[in-house]
Amino acid sequence: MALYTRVTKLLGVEHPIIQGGMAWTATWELAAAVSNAGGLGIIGAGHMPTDLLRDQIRAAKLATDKPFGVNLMLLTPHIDELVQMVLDEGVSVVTTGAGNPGKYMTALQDKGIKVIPIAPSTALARRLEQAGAEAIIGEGMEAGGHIGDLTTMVLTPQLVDAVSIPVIAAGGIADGRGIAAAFALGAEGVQLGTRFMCAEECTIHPDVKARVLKARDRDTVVTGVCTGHPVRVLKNKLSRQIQELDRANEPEKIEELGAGKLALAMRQGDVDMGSLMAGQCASMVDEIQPAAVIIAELVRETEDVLRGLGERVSA
Ligand code: TUI
Repeated sequence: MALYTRVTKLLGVEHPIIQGGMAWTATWELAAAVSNAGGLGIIGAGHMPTDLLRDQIRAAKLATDKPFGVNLMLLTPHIDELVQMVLDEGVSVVTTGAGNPGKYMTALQDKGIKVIPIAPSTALARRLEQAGAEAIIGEGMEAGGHIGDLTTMVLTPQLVDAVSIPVIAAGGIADGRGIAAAFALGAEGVQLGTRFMCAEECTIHPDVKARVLKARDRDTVVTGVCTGHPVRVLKNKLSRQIQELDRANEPEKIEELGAGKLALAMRQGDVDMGSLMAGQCASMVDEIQPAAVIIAELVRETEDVLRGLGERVSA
């Protein structure tokens, strides 16, 4: 079984399921596993040094002959160097987050790299379509990490109305019900991050996976609002300290306290003082599974929901 949309055609993949490019979390092992399973795996660059990202891309190329991508986090200070290296190495797709990738678009596309920016609003999506984006990922504030302020339910249909390129919905999607809902809203693909944190091939520290598995519905919180870069995380000691600084309106102290804390959580497993970036749907992730099983389950559930709708709702 497969789900066909404009996104599967654009990306050359079996299923329109993209794995979120989570920094310090989505390494080549996960990206290759997702791509081998018929989705689009993405390596999350975050603040990764250029040489390390180059090694990650080369390792993914050895592990899969399917398309995969890299997510570039545009706030990173050495972003120009990362873009140049990605141009030299070549990948199928670049997704971008935390900014406007306009100035890199032509150079990437001239190398045959498809650019799929993440946009939290219709205004940015329109500008990016005009600049030549091949598709847009609309990420709602249910997502983990750095977020906008609209929900997936509200953002997705408005993006679909605003642009004619395919819209990929992200934020709050963890199972086939969420995927079918995104299709109902007009999306032609989905991106899931948090669900893939608990893939067997995801190399984050097992203690972080355990926190995701244990999460309940209200266990995430948005921190760092006063910095202008709000970030959704699982509640812990660090999130409480940042919330206190938010209340005191101390953006510099938040930046200082937050530096290096994502790697501290994901790589070292410090679940108290590390930044446990995860989406609201962490509470819907209950099992560690191979990426191929996750993808197969998502596809089967989506098909079941799409078929079942006609039985539960009659028009
Ligand atoms: O980028 C993400 N999620 C992230 S990035 C990240 S690393 C980080 N850590 C601390 C502070 C900031 C970043 C962790 N999680 N998701 C995609 C995303 N993009 N969410 C929101 C945006 C976004 C925001 C503003 C995209 C474009 C944008 O444009 C502003 C402009 O320039 O018009």
